[in-house]
Amino acid sequence: MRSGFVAVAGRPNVGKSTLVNALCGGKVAIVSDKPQTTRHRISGVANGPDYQLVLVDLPGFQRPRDALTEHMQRTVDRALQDVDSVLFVLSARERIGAGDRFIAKRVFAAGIPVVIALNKVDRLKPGHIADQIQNASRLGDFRALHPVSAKTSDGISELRGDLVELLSEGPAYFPPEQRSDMPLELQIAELVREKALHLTREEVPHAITVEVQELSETAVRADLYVETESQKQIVVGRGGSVVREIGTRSRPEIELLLERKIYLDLQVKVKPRWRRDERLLERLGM
Ligand SMILES: Nc1nc2c(ncn2[C@@H]2O[C@H](COP(=O)(O)OP(=O)(O)OP(=O)(O)O)[C@@H](O)[C@H]2O)c(=O)[nH]1
Ligand SMILES: [Mg+2]
Repeated sequence: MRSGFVAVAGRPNVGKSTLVNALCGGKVAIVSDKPQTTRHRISGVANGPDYQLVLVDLPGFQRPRDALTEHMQRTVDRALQDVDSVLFVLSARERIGAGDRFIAKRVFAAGIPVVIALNKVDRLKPGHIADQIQNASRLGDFRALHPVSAKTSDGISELRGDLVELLSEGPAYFPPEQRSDMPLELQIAELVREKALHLTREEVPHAITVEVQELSETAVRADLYVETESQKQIVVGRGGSVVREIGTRSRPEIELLLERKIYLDLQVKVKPRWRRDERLLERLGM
């Protein structure tokens, strides 16, 4: 049996969480087109006949601006210290430049093997992909580099194969049926937040956080916090239409997770400056 932990690092929005889901073969982490979707460290598990690969999905690297983003960056730094290797994710659709070099410096300084995934190669011209492979390969001394598409699963099994190669002998850390290390309440809160992210724009997505207040056999009650009254109006929507849609979209996924039907009650509340509320951040697992 071989096992180990792989930190998944890279700029916001390059597709780290989508890639973790693809490598694990199921939904572990939420995904959106808004940068800074991931706020927690989330471990996803990929099991094989003779291996267990634990992928540690991380927030994107960024310059901290408040207590929340500071927590996020500390999570990234700490994760790089207690994993066996790093999966450094780049987007083939963006210029590989100073932002990636800044991350590369920290990733390659960790003293552990680095595998590069050049993501989002779907629908790109071969010549452009080749150029981006050239640019990516200049970032540091990597063990392997894979052009992949987390969206279409192109190149995913080859990438998984190389990550498994790097594992050393060890036990399974999670039972085979467990795909994520997040408590159920947090997984549910994340699913609700994902739908809220999809349905809002501009500064609103970043101002939303979700806390599950009650999880019973038959019901889930959760609060959506925003920072201002006007954000609340947006998330509630005309006649409650937006929050209702958040509920409609998240309930089936919550039911799938819990393997039972539930009644879902979502309340939108104003909590000024929640991003600086250390106690709340701790309760939310950050
Ligand atoms: N075309 C294409 N889009 C992708 C691919 N992988 C991810 N995306 C999209 O890229 C966006 C960001 O994906 P995420 O997985 O949330 O990115 P992330 O790196 O985890 O982002 P943060 O958590 O904010 O750091 C989403 O809209 C995804 O659907 C891919 O292989 N191809
Ligand atoms: Mg993410």
